[in-house]
Amino acid sequence: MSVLNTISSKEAIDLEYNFGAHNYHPLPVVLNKGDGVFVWDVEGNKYYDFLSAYSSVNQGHCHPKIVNAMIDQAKTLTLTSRAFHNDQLGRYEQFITSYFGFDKVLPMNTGAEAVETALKIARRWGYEVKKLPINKGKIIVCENNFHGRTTTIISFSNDPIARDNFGPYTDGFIKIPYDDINALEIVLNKHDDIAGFLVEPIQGEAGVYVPADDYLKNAKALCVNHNVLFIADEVQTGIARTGRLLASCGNCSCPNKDCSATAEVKPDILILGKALSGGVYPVSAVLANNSIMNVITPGSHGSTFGGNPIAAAVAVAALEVVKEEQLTANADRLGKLFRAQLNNYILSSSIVKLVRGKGLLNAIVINDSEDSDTAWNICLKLRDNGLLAKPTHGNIIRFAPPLVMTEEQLLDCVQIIVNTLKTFE
Ligand code: IF1
Repeated sequence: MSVLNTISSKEAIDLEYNFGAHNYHPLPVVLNKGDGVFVWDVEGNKYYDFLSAYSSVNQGHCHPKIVNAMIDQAKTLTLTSRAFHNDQLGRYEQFITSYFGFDKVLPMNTGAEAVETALKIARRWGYEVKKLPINKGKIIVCENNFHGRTTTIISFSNDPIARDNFGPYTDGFIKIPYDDINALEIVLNKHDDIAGFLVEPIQGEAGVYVPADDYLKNAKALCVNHNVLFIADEVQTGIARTGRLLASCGNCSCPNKDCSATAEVKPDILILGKALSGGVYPVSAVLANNSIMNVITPGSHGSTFGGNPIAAAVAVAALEVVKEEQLTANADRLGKLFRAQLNNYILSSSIVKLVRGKGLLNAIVINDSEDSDTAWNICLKLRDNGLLAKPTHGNIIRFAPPLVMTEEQLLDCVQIIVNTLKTFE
């Protein structure tokens, strides 16, 4: 038996503390196994996973179809770099573009890289197609955004913890309040040097903030009127999480939950990551039509691992699982049930102010100050009761289980959550 199988929670936590950079403050639980909606710690305790690696494991932990795709491909060919072609990439590119209704895809690895890629594409499009003055183009972003942690991306963050003392920062971003269509219109009317508008369809890190029903539709229409690219960061919200294939589709009148090709809200540039691999491997992607993507030319962008054969094989399997197991419909149905059950509890609760979200991306707001440790303590207690969740922004707890959950399991989880909350009333 290997050392890893015999390590205690305390030993594992101490090792991380002593030898790893302190860039995280994890909940004290050490996991060594996952299957579907469950994870196990090194002492053998079983938990419902209500974070899903920040919405990466939508298809459930260690989904056999996805894991087998990875193993089969890993035994055959892992990496060629893009100096040569490989037999998996083109097949994947055809599959994902038709799946989401775009002409072209640019494959990358992490979410932040995909956001960077989208920003580069939008800027180039601004100069080469829209004919903005060279290197003067602007991108509109939203307050309280979370798009990743590269130097450029944190340049337009307003979270001091993510941003402080990492300057000098990248120029060229205009920040407006989220979910404020007038603010967007004012900026678009005032500036004629805008290349794109970058937006999260639901702000995850900000506390699962769901905008007004018509916000994205109206924002897209404004962008069309001003010849500005509408760039949707669906790294967290995409791939069935919110009860639609993409969260932006939820703001469209199309009844098809698995459609993403409708004109009303279809992004000009779509950014995906996380669940694009079902959480087994870093896979991200930027999708756009030819008139936009063709600004990218040989040598202008790339990555050693982007589009590698394992990533390609894994992503095809992960996207197939979403349709085969009807995860969109399941997330929609269970999400409604979850919010209804919690709203029922909240009627008589003094510790929970509200529940909000879409599909299985939800959060509760705790009735305590932003800097209190109540949400953290609730998460410790939830852990003790067999369910793992993590606070976001002080007094908010995000609930995002794998989308393969059954109704019976969800109701079991509601019981755990409600019983735990009761001890804090
Ligand atoms: C961490 C949050 C989630 C994202 C959106 C791009 C990225 C992310 C909308 C970058 C990443 C993560 C990263 C993770 C915490 C996490 C997160 F709490 F910070 F907001 F999911 F809710 N766009 N989100 O949400 O993707 O480069 O990480 O692959 O620890 O930083 P990445």
